[in-house]
Amino acid sequence: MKFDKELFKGTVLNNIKTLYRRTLEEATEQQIFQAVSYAIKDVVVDNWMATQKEYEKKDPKIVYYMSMEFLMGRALGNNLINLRAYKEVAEALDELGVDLNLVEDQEPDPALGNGGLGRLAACFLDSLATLNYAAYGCGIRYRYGMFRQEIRDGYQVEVPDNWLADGYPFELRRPEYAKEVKFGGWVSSYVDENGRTIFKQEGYQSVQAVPYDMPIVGYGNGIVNTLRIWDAQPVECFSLDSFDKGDYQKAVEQENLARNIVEVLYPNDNHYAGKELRLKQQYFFISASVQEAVDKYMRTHTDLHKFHEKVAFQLNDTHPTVAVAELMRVLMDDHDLSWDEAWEITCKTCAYTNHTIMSEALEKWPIELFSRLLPRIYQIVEEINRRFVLRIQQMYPGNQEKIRKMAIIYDGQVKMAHLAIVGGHSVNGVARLHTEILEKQELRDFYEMMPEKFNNKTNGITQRRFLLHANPLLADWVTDHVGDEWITDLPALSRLRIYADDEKAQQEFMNIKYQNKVRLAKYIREHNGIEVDPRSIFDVQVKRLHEYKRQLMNILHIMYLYNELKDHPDMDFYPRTFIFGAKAAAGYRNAKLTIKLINSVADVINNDPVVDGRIKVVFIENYRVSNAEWIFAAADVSEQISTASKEASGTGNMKFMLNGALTLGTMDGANVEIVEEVGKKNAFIFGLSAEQVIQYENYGGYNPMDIFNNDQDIRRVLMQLINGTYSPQDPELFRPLYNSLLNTQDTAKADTYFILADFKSYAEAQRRVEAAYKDEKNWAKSALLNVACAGKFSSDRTIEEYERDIWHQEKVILPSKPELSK
Ligand code: B1N
Repeated sequence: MKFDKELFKGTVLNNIKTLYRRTLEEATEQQIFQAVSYAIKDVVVDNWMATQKEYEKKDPKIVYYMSMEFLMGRALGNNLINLRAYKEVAEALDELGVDLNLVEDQEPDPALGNGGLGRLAACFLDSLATLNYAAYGCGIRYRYGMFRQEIRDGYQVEVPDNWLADGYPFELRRPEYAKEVKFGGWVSSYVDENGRTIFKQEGYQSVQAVPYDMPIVGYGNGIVNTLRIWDAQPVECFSLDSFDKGDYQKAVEQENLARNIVEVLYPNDNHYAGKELRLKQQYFFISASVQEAVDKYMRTHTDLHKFHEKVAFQLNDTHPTVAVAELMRVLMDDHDLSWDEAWEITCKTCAYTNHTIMSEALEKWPIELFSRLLPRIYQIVEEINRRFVLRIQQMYPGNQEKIRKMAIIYDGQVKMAHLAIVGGHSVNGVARLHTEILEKQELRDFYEMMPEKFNNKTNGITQRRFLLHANPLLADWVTDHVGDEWITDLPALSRLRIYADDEKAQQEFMNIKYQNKVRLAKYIREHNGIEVDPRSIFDVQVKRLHEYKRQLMNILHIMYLYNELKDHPDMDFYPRTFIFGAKAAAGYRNAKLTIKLINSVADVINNDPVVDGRIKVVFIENYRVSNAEWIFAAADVSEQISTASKEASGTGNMKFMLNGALTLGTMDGANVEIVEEVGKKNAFIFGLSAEQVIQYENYGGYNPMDIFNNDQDIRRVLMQLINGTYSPQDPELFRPLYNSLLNTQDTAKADTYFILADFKSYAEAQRRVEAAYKDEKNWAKSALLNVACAGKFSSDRTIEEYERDIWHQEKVILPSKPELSK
């Protein structure tokens, strides 16, 4: 069906009328956004119904991607892209005198995630729909997503993100699928007439889980899948006749439980805080999702023994791992299966993805809390643990050490990773190096016992959002040169290789980069009031702020460069714009102080006449999916400088590469595979290897004091942290950062992220960057080759690997041509 421009324009105008009783001229920008979105939703819903009808007919296996986080980013532009209607709609709106970019900018950025883990979930949903697989994302409809970051006096201030304030046009409330979720109380048991033990949770509090569905539009194939996020409501308003004291108290408590549970996303990335409310959130959305998956299956099937043939649960890290026990509970308590029957089905249904080896991210719930909140689930976990410990004893008789290290419940704690490994059939890491470290180090005992479960799935990103939508100039240029297959087959980008040495292509390519830098420079002027030169090298580090990601090393290096410029004002120096963007967890002191340091350094350097604009430092406020798209498109250098072994994969690294930035990085996470694809010549690699870092960690022998004492450049920079160079009113301000590098009390706690160890190697790599950039043609060639070699890093490839090794779904092709597609 062809796009009917006049019909579309009419729908928009009519929506403005019926929604707001206004004309286009009277409508606010937000109202126009709503009206346009409802016009698009109208089309999407037709495809959505057609897709779900076909799923009912074909009865394919369904994947449930269970995740506490979905960092979706804005939907309007993405839906238009995937409907293949972006340009037509832009044109139609233009005829109405409306700028689509401004309309898009009215949408709140749904930020129901922290960083890479949540954005990965969003990319996976895009790929699943585009590749014709039946899938649900299952998550939580947080009232407040990731906080909005404001920078005041150089400090991060967190402002609540009320993303639902104006109503979100792309969600649909589905009260007919509501589920009850029970917390607390106790478990009573009795033996029924058939001799079976029946377990009943009593004296509990419950909440009503009400799903909201969001459409996930596949690219050009008419498929529309569903992101189902759960809201919490009080079970029922208490009735007036039961107004005695006990009931009233209970009703108020239940109402508070419902109100609190979905209130806010925990803003921690790669960190476990052990909060009771967080466990409530986990069980809340998992219980609702598991119940609905089983109910849905039972609507059209009779034999639960074949559940795993039609259903797969993918657990996005350990956060959804109570799903293992919840599925056991539903199968046994609600559907009368025996333990052994339920266990076989559960293991065949569940699979676990590990996203980090950072020890502070490991979820270990105190038994007291876990059993109080989830008494029946705890019983089941105890039994899973009892049986697993028996298996350990059989395999390693008399080996207490193995039990201590591998048991699910030990030392007063429930270890969620162990439960996820034991209760599923697959364990995967998210990049080759990361999976190797899991197998050889972190999960070595489990790998030895069950090697067949372990596999790697290197992460990927969706090129639809991160090239086609983010960088329309480059997208068009690529299509002009090699056709548009890359949109659904990213390896087709390799056809660009023949242009790597073509001077005209190089010039066009770098001209597009320049225009994207102008676009970002304008954003920076408007948001930061800083003038940056689009001819300078745009050197970018955008990601969550974390010590292991080493933003501190980046800014220390800038301080070092500044010292060099001060000492040798006439030195040869290619102008550089250092761009940072990062949110710090609200309670993470050193992370927040690093933000202050970056802004303080920026203040000094940006205003020093000696520097004369040759270095600019910019901290982009409130880094999020929407401004990320502009930033990737404008980057020359991609800073991927984590301590080797710490960044499980990284996905920003892939987004930069796809947009023609060169990686400056350590041999960590997916950087290893990026360099493998593009070649060492087209990247800047430095620093300790993962093996060396792990060696130091296991056997000691690293003392940053040795470096501090022997290297005057480093010493000078570190002293500037504590002598007021960047904080004249309070010279002690940055002392905690200094101490994190040089803890003199306990050398084992000094510089645990090897910043001083890698500093010289980093500075040397930065010199290579400068030299390389001066060679314009070679730089253009390398940048172009980065795009040409990015094919592997599509989430389409990742999803097909999950399909091949874990999910084994069949594709569903729709019979008729989808709405709006050509
Ligand atoms: O997951 C991404 C990876 O690309 C990153 O390397 C990795 O750091 C990230 C607890 C996490 N790992 N663990 C988390 C997030 C929230 C939370 O509460 C842990 N995030 C990652 C995708 O694989």
